Amino acid sequence: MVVLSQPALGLDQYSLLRTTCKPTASFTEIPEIDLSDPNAQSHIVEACEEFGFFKLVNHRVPIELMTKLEEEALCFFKLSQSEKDKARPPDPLGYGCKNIGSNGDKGWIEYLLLTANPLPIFSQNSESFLAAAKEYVTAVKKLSCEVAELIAEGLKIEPRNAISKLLNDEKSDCCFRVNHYPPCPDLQALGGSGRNMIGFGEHTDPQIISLLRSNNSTGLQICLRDGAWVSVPPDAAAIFVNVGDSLQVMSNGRFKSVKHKVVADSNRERVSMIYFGGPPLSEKIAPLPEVLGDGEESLYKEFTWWEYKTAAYKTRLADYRLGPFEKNQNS
Ligand code: GA4
Repeated sequence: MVVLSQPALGLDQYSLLRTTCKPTASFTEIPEIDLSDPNAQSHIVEACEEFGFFKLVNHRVPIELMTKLEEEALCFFKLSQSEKDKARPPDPLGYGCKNIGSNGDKGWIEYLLLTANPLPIFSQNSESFLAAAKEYVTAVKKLSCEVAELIAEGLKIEPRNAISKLLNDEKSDCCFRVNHYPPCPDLQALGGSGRNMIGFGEHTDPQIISLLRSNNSTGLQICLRDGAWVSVPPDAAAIFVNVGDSLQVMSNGRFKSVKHKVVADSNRERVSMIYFGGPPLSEKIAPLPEVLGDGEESLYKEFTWWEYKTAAYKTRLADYRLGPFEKNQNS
């Protein structure tokens, strides 16, 4: 078990982190896509329309790469607090603890948040972590492009690389995050309600797509169309894909970016690694012409990824960030 070198949060802060949510749906099957299925493209489109989320199996990212990075990440998170605090590259990214973003969101979490194109160099102690992260990011970036090509194919968009080229661009704005949710033993002291302690509060991802891999621990929940929250059963061999806000716009609302969150566990630590595929900053985010039916207009105002990202980073985690970019809004 990992023991944080400093107490992560005081009990008095728990009230900030409790989640109020609609009852969790009793049983919902998370769509599972087999990348080797010749019809994967249509299953992916269905899953993006219904859930904005799916589980990918047979994805060809070697499990050894994932477990190696998980081990390296745990070695990093076991360092003393002062060592970890040094892991701040010369920009707002790097090591973070409890604070998510810069607008007051808190969680039972510590993390490393890094630019992925390229990965930064931030501390001598982190060389082997960075080497593992580089290998993993290369593999998962390739996978994100494959998924984007299947989405384009399923939506009958031409050329097939219309979306993946944005993720593959030398200026693509991708980032990579490793989240560590330490076990939260104090939950027991709080009784049953403590089981809803927030690790990472509900939000959608602003980018095009996000690819998440976690160890075998529970905690991730997604919000269904009807507003019910469901737990995503963990699968350390799989990769989970989230539709982000930008893909919602590119599909003119046909896909919905999935609201998700992580709840803390009293016994087990959770480690997740997420690759966020974003386009170059100067890229216009707009519906792809092929998704617009006859006479159908864009639901969104014109904006670039830089404009959206800048606005998104000023919001709180749970805000609906696309609102001001919708055509029926005045702001
Ligand atoms: C959510 C997706 C990614 O983790 C992230 C997050 C970012 C951060 O942690 O700094 C944000 C969040 C995320 C959306 C709204 C803003 C920005 C925290 C926050 C309150 C790295 C991202 O790109 O957007």
